[in-house]
This record gives sequence, structure tokens and C-alpha cells, in this order.
Amino acid sequence: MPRASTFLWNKTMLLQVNCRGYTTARHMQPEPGQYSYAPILEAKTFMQPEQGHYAHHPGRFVYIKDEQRDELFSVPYEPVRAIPDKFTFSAGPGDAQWEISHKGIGLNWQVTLPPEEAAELWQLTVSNDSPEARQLSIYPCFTIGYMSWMYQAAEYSANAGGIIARCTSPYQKLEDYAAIKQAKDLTYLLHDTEPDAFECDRERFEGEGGPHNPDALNAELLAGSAAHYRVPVAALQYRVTLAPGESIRYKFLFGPAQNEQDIASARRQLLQDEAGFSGYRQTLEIGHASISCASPDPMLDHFCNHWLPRQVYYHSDINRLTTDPQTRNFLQDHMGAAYLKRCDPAEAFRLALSQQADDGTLPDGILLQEGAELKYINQVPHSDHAIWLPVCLEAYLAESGNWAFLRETVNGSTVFARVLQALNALLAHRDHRGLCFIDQGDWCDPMNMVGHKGSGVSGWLSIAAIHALRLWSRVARQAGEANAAADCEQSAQALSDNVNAHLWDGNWYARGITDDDVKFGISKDTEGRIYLNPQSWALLAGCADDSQRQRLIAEVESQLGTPYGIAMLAPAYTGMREDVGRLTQKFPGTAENGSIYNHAAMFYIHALYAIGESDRAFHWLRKMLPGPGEDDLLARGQLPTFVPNYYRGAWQQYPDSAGTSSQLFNTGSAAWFYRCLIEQLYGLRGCPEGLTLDPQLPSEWQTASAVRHFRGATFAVSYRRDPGTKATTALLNGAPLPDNTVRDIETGAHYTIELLLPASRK
Ligand code: CEZ
Repeated sequence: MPRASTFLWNKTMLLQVNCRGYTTARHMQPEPGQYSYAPILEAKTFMQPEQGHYAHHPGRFVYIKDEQRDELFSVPYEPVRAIPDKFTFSAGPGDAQWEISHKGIGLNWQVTLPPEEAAELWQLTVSNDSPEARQLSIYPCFTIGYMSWMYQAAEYSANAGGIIARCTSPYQKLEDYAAIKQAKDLTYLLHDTEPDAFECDRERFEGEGGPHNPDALNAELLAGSAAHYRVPVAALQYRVTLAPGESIRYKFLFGPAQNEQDIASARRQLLQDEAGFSGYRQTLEIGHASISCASPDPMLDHFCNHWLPRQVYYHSDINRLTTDPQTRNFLQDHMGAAYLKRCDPAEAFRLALSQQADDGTLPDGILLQEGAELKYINQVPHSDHAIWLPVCLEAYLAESGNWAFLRETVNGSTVFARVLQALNALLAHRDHRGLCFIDQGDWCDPMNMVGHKGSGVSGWLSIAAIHALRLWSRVARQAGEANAAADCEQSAQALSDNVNAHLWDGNWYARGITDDDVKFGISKDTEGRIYLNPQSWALLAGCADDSQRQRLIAEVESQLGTPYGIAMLAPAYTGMREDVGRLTQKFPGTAENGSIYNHAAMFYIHALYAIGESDRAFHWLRKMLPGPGEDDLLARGQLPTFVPNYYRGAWQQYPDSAGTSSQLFNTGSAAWFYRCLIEQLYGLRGCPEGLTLDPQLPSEWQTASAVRHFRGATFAVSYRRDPGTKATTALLNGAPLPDNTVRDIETGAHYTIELLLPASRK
């Protein structure tokens, strides 16, 4: 699995490492910045899917030269690419490690982060596992790379105990100077053991041999040059002789800094004091999982009990490492946090509401701090942000039971009223048919040319608005707001009529109608004939009647189903469609152009559960993860430690690449996966009275169990199929439980629940 990767993060940085040793690091200062650069200046952009790696890709490597045998290899694998005798890449919650054995030399190479600071702590253990003494030169080599065309340099500092590179971040506008002055333009590599030699100049280090066979390693000692306006590298050399069975350990600290005082304090706090790092592990080990499941599928359990809550937490913890998260991402990521222990998304919701405009509309992105601005995609007007408020708040209310939140005021209006204002603004932004305008995109970012002239509408958004209105109608009723509840339901019904009058295409719903009044995502289209989102949300919204449901599910399954999950649209576009937009310019089967876009697949799964299609829902849910078979794992090329934003689709057109993971762990799928797992699969959903029990286990599961932390209490739930049971029956401490609902939950209490399920569901 040559592209397997994992990621680590803390409050200020993100590090993605791949099994070969390539790394992508970003830190916040406060905008995302770098300290380990590519050989050319890369455009600034969001984290990319399917990032390519090249010979000079930033990485953290160690060259090992066997002085007697004149042999060279490197760990983890790059740049020398010598095949080791044994190789293990292991992703942990708070670290990544490699265990490598090469001709009698054992190596452990590992990285972890501190809880707060942007810095990487690397540790290397080299042991002689052979019967004779081994004379080795060990060269840790950290990429610094092309820092700037204005100023870049590096030198060894005995005083700091390592190599320090410095640059002036490239800029041209005078108004950027203030930020540049504050930038962390130093990159350091500190050691705990003084080296025998060093090299700071990448070209001198590599010579003609290149990164895979650097000339500098032919000499007895590295030359010790500084880099003066040349591309820096941080390479050290240790010459050691290890007796049989002997081992040696080194530690290195690598990161960005503003000045030398910061580097000195990093040495003190992070390199000399191990507590700095155990703190990080402790932070992660506290754990945010609110459910622990045991099912007949141990790989799924492992993912759900450990990795999924970690990924959900990552999203809410650092907001995808941006200062202006897209509004829909921000709301859904924090919806995910509602299901985590020790997390409270209320503050995030308040922040989003505080940035609502007077006319009720929400901005495209939420500014997280002073000085942040809407950038990149957030400068493109998208029309869907309002619907995420009711969708995410309804989930939050159900989970937390914090109904008082609705009465809190934000900038003078209650939360409840603000949601209504957002929905009203959405309703006001409709065309003569009463369908929602799309502007330059909706949930689908790159669908930018359907409505840029001002009249195109979004089929998906019109349908999603029905669902949002119905959810809010239910919330309003529960909050005693009967009038608002009736208004929402009335608007939903009117929208539903419009949707059925204009968007039903016979067997499924159209994706939209362009500025030039052309319906698309319909049976007449040869590309982009059917889109998943309108169908999923129609199941949720209740606008499709029984026969429509059956027909659209059959079409989704036959046209969008693949061995790797359910695709977002099909057939993928093979060329630009100027009345749809940028999405059609993406390579067929990647991202929004017909991949297994997991966020969209999750909506479908959520909708299938909502209408009681449990087996189908589970079938697609399970495909969200690589495995369990080895063939599937290798086809995806990713460890089952995170849900990627997509797997390649266009299964019919490109069967060879179908299924390949994007390796991108930023995705709204994580929050929805966790929610569906808890509320629908295991059926442990909050309600105003307490906890309702309505599981939807796949029919082939005979038994399962779950421990759920909910509103301060613990629920130990066992599930068992029972041939004599007609409808799901709950027993609380052995006694039947009316409506399968636990009421008046006491903080700190422990509830034991037995759930008897019919032999096949419902
Ligand atoms: O970004 C995501 C957005 O963060 O795409 C989703 C959208 O709902 C999320 O809010 C679907 O469009 O601009 C582009 O073309 C990018 O491909 C983005 O659409 C996409 C990236 O994959 C970011 O992870």
C-alpha cells in the first residue's frame, strides 16, 4: 500500500505523513503557512486530494551508511528505496511509527507532536541485531526546501544545538508587510546529541547523486557548509560503532519559529523535557468517543470506537486548519462535536449566528478571529448555507437536550428567531416557479455556472429546504411555537408541490434548471444523468411518495452503485458543460465529478435509515471503509483509520483506478458517519424526554452490544434477535420500557438495557 498515510494535529499545526516518509506540514500563524517547502513555490490552496509525491517532496528521512560494507539505505523507505527485510508503518492516535529491519540493523523511527506548539518531535532508535560489531554513519535529513525568492539561508548553530534556516516570506504589497514581520520565517532542526558533522546546503549535500544517492555521503564527514541564498537542507551525521545487541537513541525537534529566543525555549520545553510530549498523547487518550460498540464486524468496531471519533474531533478542534471555514462545513463539523464526549458545540453555533446578516442570510464562511477574511471559495456566492442551521441544530438539540439554547439571544435575536430568519431569507430567494436560486453553487462548490446569470435554480437545494423546514417545524412544535411550526410546514408543503411539478423526471429528481431554462441531471442527459443528492434528500424531505421512492432508489442503486460505494453522479462528465460549470472540468471519477464522494454517500445512507431501509443503508455504510478483504484494502490504498473525502468513481469508464482513496481526511462524512452510527444503526437517539431506542442492525447481525455515554449517564445496551419478538422491545434493568424510551435520565446513573429484535427487522 505505497500511499498509505496518517495525520497528526494540534491546535496550531497539521502533519500528514505517508509510509514512505513524505510529509505535508502546515501551521497557523494565524493563516496556514509552511516551514518545510517544495522545490518550487506552490500556489496557496486548500489541502489537495491525491497529492503527488516527487523526488524532492518534503520528507523526514534518515540515511544509514554501513561503513564496512559500503552500503546505503534510508528510512522509512525514501529517498534511497532499498528494500528492507521487514517494514511496518503504524498509525497511532498520537504518533506514527516505522519499525524497519535491514541486514541486521533494527530501526525505530517515530514522530509525535506537542499539545499546542507547531513542532515535530522525532525519535530514532538504531540497534545492532547482528552477531558482529557494526560501524555506521547515521544521517537524519529533514527537508527545508525552497523557502523564498527574496531571502533564504541556513547555518549550523552550536548555541541553539542544531540547524537554523531563515527566510523572508515572499510578498509584494506594502499592506502585507505587517503580517510578514510577524511570520515565523525560521525553520529549525534541533538535536539532543551533538553530531559529528552537518550540512545545510541541499545542492552540496546531493551533488550529482541526487536525493537517492547524495554525493556528500561518500566523504567520511559531511562538509559543514552553510546555505547562503541557496536551497537549505537540515542534514546531520553521527558516526557510531554498535556492539552486537547494542542500541542508540536520538531525538530531534523540527519546526517553525519567529526568532532565536523561541528556538531556545522550544529546546528547553519540548526537547529536553519529555513531559511536553507525553502531554499530547494524554490529550488524545482522554478520548472523545461517546459510544463503544461490539458487533460481528471487528474492523468496523475498531474504526468506530477509536478512529472515527478522532476524525470527528479533529474537524471541530481546528476547523480544517483555516481561519474562515465554509459555513456549511463549520456547522456540520460542529454538529459532529455534539456527539463527542467533552465537547460542546454551542459556542460554535453562537459564533455562526453572530455573523448572520440583517436580512437573515449567512455568510459563505465563518470568520474565526480578528483579521481573518473570506478567501478562495468563500468569495464565491453559494446559496445553501441557511439549511445547515436547522439540520445541525436539530441534531444538537436531540443530542444535548439543551432546549434553553433556542431562547438564548445572539445580537439581540433569539437563536430560534435567527433560524427562522435564515429560512425566510432562503424562501425569499426563489424564482417564479418557487424553486431556490443556486447563485454560483450550493452544497456542490464547483457547480458554479448553473445560475451565475441569476435565474438558474438548484433542485437539490429546493428539496433540502423542504427537509430543513420540516425539521424546524418539528423543533418549533416541541418548543411550543405552534404558529412558527405551522408556517414552516406550510412553506415545506408548497415547496414540495413545486419540486414535484418541475423537477420530477419520471424516475428520479433533476439536479436543477439552468439560467437558460434547461433541466439537467435527467434521463435525457448522456453525462450527469442522475445525481445522488436530490434523491437522498427527497427521501429525507418526504416529498416523494411511495412509488417515487421505490423508483428513485432502484435508479440510484443501478446507476450509482459501485463495489466501492455509491457515486455522486453518473455518468461522469468527460468535458466542460458551460451551463453546469467547473465541476464538469474535473477528471471523470474524481471529486464532485462522479467519485464516491463520501459526504454525499452519507446523506444517502442517513436517508435510507430514515425510511427504514436498514440493510441497504448498512451495505453502503460499510463501503465507506477500506476492507475487510485485502483486495479491497489494496484497491483503496488507504488504511481504515479515516474516511477520505472520496474514492475514485467512474467505475465503468476507469475500472483500474476506481476505488482509490483521495487520502484527504477533511470531510463532512465523519460527522454524519458518527451520527448515523449512534442514532440509526445502534438506534440510540436523544429526544426531549430522554433517549429513544430504535436500532436498525443489519439482518445478518444476531447480537451486538454498545456502551453509550449520553447526557452524563451511561447506557449498556445489548441487542439480540429473538424469534418470538414481533417489534423491537426494550427492557430496562429487566423490566419492559414503555415506548422504548428512557425518561428522566439521571446524571451519573448507569442503565442496563436489553433490546430484543425481531428475527428480521420490522
Ligand atoms: O470542498 C468541499 C467543500 O469543503 O466540497 C463539498 C462542499 O460541500 C464542501 O463544503 C462539495 O462540493 O472547490 C472545489 O472544487 C473543491 O473540490 C471543493 O469542492 C471541495 C474540496 O474537496 C475540499 O475538501
